[in-house]
Amino acid sequence: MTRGFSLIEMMAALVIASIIIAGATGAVISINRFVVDTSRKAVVLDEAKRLEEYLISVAQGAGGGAVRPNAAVLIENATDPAPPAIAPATGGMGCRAISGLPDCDDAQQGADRLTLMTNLTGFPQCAVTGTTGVNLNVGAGSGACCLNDASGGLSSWDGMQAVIVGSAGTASVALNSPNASGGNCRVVAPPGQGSGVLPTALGSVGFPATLVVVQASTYFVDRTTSELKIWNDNDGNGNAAPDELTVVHDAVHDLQLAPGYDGRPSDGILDDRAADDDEFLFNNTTDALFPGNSNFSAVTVSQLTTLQIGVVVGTRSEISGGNEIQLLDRAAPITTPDIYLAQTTSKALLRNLAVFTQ
Ligand SMILES: [Ca+2]
Ligand SMILES: [Ca+2]
Ligand SMILES: [Ca+2]
Ligand SMILES: [Ca+2]
Repeated sequence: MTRGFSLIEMMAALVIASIIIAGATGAVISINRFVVDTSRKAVVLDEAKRLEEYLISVAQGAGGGAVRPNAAVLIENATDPAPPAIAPATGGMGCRAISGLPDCDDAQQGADRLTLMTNLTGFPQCAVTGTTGVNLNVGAGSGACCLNDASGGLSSWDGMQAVIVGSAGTASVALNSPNASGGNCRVVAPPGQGSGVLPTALGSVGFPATLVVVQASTYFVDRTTSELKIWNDNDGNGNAAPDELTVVHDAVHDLQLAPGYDGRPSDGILDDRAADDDEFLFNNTTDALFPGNSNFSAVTVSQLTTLQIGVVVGTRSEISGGNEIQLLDRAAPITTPDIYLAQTTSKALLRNLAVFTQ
């Protein structure tokens, strides 16, 4: 006769079975968490690369018209001393104090800022013959005053950003109160969105000069919200109002920039060894401050050919607990609890360079 299970045997079997099932379920859950975590890390690296490609493509379009890329790619390097310690128009400087933007200085947020200026269509390039007070004196275009030749008419100049290109240099201005009446052809030109990186003294450019209207966009990372944003100074007052800010991408934790100058030597090749004596600035923590100094004493601003752009994008990851990333010349690694950080860097060859001979 076959003997059945006793109650005790039955209960023991149930307990053992439940332990096995619980263990298996736990294993499945942790495998599942691992799979989710791994796929998040892959996705975030893809996102970082896509963001990188976007920034490279906009940087490649900087300049145009009479504006050289070296006056159209403006960098505020977080580890450099604040202005006016560094002379402007040198290809690198510290963070400007701009109302409405987070302090990018290394002691505060430490992410670099990039201002790109791109030639805007719809506006003619006007000759500038000189200044009268705060006014630029503009030459004749097809008619009595070049300002009348804009496709949007005279008033369309108001509030635009512009670069003045002269024989002695370049200046960043905003434009106000265009005037073509009474025999005058003038526009008021206060400091523009690139001021403090580019000079603002109108007399410094040398006349005759050329007035070029540009789209000016300042890219920056706000580390408190982990967002990459653009600032467009639409009213030309030098302050960043909330309605002048646009979010480009969230979960961005760092932006670092390293301009490359073909000047050590000028041979068509850019030496990149993440060292003080290579041809990139700000790609290592102890780099020279700007062209004309130290290792870069024989390098000129006009030898800028390339911009290296690095971004750090993050995603939630309890498993990693938060890794450390130190991009280019950032003074110390950054880390955020339970955020996995992915970094990528690429180099943009500045396209509008081909227009100019040095
Ligand atoms: Ca930097
Ligand atoms: Ca403003
Ligand atoms: Ca070289
Ligand atoms: Ca370097």
